[in-house]
Amino acid sequence: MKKKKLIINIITIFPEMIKSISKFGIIRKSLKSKMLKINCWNPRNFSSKKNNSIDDKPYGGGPGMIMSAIPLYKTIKKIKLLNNYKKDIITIYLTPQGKKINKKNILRILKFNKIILLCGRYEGIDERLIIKEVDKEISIGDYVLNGGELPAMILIECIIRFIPGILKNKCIEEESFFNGLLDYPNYTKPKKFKGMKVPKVLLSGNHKNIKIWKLKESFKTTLLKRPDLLKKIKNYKKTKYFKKI
Ligand code: 4FV
Repeated sequence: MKKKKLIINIITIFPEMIKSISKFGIIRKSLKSKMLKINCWNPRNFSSKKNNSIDDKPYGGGPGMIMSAIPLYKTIKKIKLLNNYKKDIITIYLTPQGKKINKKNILRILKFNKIILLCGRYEGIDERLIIKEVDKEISIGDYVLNGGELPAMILIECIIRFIPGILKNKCIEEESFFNGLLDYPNYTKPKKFKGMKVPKVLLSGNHKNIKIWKLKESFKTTLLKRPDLLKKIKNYKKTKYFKKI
């Protein structure tokens, strides 16, 4: 099956920030494999103001500056023009007001071949650009950063981990949250560390028992650290691997 190529257009006034992170890890591997292409677009190149400025004071007063709508609008229009205005593109704005990143919205985003990630700076973006051009608002958490670039890179890492072929499928399936649970405890050499041994079952070579152990441990870890996640799993108490901890 032809591997799908994902094209991500990042609108940012700090393209160097994005380029530096793209030199490492899974993003670098995806770029090298040509399964991912990242284009950076600087809205300053679409500003008709002095010094290519892209922000202004907020109407009604208030702290800081707001990113103006026009340069961002022109940037998005250029990206869509180059995409022949096809509908296979989604525009995402990284903001604390967005839906939290999770598997469901990652899989929804992956239905598109092209993604525009809009990275805000300062106090945010003119509301009218959001209304006109943003399809989905995504947040990495309930805190305020100075810019959307790091959230954009986090979202990219999350998305590309779900692209078939990027990771060995086992990795993604056994990861925290893939099945709605947290990951089980992981061990590697040596067999004994500071008096603590590796659980015997993991050394047994009995894949059925190992699989049962992993699922039970995932339930145990989730119950202890994130019981809220269990509520989302229908009838989890009835699953054969769940035992009251
Ligand atoms: C953020 C978050 C975030 C807010 C103002 C960029 C900043 C500035 N993005 N999840 N939390 N964004 O703090 O996604 O424009």
